[in-house]
Amino acid sequence: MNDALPHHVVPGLPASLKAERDGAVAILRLSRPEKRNALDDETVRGIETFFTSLPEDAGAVLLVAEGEHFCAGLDLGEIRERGVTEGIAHSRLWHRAFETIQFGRVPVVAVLHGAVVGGGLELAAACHVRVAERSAYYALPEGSRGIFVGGGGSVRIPRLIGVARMMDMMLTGRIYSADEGQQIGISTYLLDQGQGFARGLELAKHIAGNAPLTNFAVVQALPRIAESDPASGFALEALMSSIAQADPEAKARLRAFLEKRAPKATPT
Ligand code: 1HE
Repeated sequence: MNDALPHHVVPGLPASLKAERDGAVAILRLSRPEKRNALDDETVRGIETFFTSLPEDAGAVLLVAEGEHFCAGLDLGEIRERGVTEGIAHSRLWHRAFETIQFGRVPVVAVLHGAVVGGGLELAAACHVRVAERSAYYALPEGSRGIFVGGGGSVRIPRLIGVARMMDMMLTGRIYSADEGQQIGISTYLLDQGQGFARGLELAKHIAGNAPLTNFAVVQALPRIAESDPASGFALEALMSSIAQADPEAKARLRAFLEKRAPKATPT
């Protein structure tokens, strides 16, 4: 049973976003299905508000969407009158908001279905684990709209699928199916229709049960280490692993394993 988050915990969310709670998992729901969850400025600001106002006891976030589609990307109705300076400010607004997802306090699981296009794919790419339902498909229609990605897509999407595939998507309008998205690494879980929420929630609960320092290391240190030169990476890894293992939580968990009180790493 999901309890609505008390309003004062995540104040100021627009009507296009809904916050709920299931135990240690905070759930953010894109709730503008009549516009296919297109992201207007108010919604992007609301995303930033949500991720910077998470309750202390939330250990993971589940990002889901109402209606037939995850997200149709940028609200195209808002861009007609924008000049260059405003365009830059707008892109920076998205960057700021999505940074609070990627480098926020807790890991974020996204459940994808239907259209995951343009800024919707940029949003999904800022999350840490992507669960797709079979209806999901991925496109970057910016090319055909005469614009370019502006929500961090050119930084994050090539790191998921490679520059060549992103070029192909943008230049030719190529659309990847859910199966293809799974093969090329957009999603790491692929589920039948209607099963994404339950699996996503299960994964988010598992994540929330990890040692907080482990989640910190994975979200904050791992991507930086992966982008470092190898020598810096090895040094950072040595530091991070020594800090993590010195934590009392790690010691308790290691003791639990040695005393046969912890689950083994075997397939279930
Ligand atoms: C929208 C938007 C939107 C739908 N901005 N209003 N994104 C795109 O180029 C994708 C544009 N959208 C679509 O291609 C289709 O809407 C979908 C494939 C996602 C869904 O199709 P469908 O048949 O279910 O819905 P629809 O009838 O097209 O749309 C329903 C309503 O949502 C309709 O409004 P209505 O007032 O006529 O009912 C649409 O106008 C509205 N709608 N998508 C505004 N995107 C930081 S840079 C990021 C750059 C980008 O993201 S570019 C890619 C933009």
